[in-house]
Amino acid sequence: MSNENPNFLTPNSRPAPQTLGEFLIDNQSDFPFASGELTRLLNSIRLAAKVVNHNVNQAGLVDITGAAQNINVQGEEQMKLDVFADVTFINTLTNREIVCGIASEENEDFIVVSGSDGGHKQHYVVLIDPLDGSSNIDINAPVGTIFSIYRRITPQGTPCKIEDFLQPGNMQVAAGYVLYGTSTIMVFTTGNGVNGFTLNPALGTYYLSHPNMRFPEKGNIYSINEGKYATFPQGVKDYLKYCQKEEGDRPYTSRYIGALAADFHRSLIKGGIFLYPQTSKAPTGKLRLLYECNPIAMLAEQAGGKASDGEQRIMEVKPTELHQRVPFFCGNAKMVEDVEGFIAKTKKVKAKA
Ligand code: P6P
Repeated sequence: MSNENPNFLTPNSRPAPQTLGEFLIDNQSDFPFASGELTRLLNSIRLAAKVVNHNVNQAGLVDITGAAQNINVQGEEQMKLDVFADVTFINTLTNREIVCGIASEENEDFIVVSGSDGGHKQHYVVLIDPLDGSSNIDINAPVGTIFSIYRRITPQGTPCKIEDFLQPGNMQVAAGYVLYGTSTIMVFTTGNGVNGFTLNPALGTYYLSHPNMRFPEKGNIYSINEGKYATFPQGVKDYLKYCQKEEGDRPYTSRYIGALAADFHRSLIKGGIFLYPQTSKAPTGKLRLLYECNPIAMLAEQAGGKASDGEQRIMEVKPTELHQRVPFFCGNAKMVEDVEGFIAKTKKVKAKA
């Protein structure tokens, strides 16, 4: 029986791993503008994730699976848990006066949070995908919450504006995801590395289980919805054929869970690349820049990896609208560079033609 497991602490056992709360207090000085506000913000995300986790884990038992009979702003069928998660995160963030604005995948426009004194005094805005991959719920497969945090750029004390949200990813002060899988883990960065905290559901406490997460040196797993192969750009098709060729350390293995947080988490732990290219039917890709790609990109770069739209660093894309979509390639730096090379090669061939 491992002394590591906080459930079995004995007086002379080694102390339990650091809790998320202790970590936030111990590292608060690392947080930009360490006023305690970002700490409270991350704590509120932690709390909301526990509420969502409790319901995700009961999805088969209570009437919370299935469709909510509603189409969201993305034109996607909302699941009941999508709505529940959206309301949970928005209420938790709004009631604790820690943000001046919230943008969510499930809401067409951003939400202005004025605070109890109506003073709009808070410094941060949050962009969130409350329940990413929710179509996995009914098949008991992993789903996630993905969040991105910026410092507002409009004057404190005034209602937040769209420009507070349309900041490039390299301006994020924090980013992370909660993965509701075989266990629930919250993985985030404030710009000083990536750390993962696993929830002990019996105690309702997150413990530091994955300190200083880094991509393995090499990766040999590629993750893409190959059902759309015929619609991919030629450079992506060429890269997939490269992955499948018997040569060197290939063929690689293919894995695809259909939830970005889960597919990224596997790449981070085992090494690999996640690809969601543009297609002939979705010419700008499917994934949303602001609350899916940018936060995952910040984590990837903090963990020694890369994130690109196939040509440029994702975190340098200048956002133009809240729900804009981008092609997304993210994972081991070498694997991202490989696919960028295949894309560049086909562009050169086209240019010469
Ligand atoms: P497809 C989930 O809907 C999501 O936004 C991401 O989490 C996931 O990576 C992708 O879409 C899956 O898309 O087209 O393969 O079902």
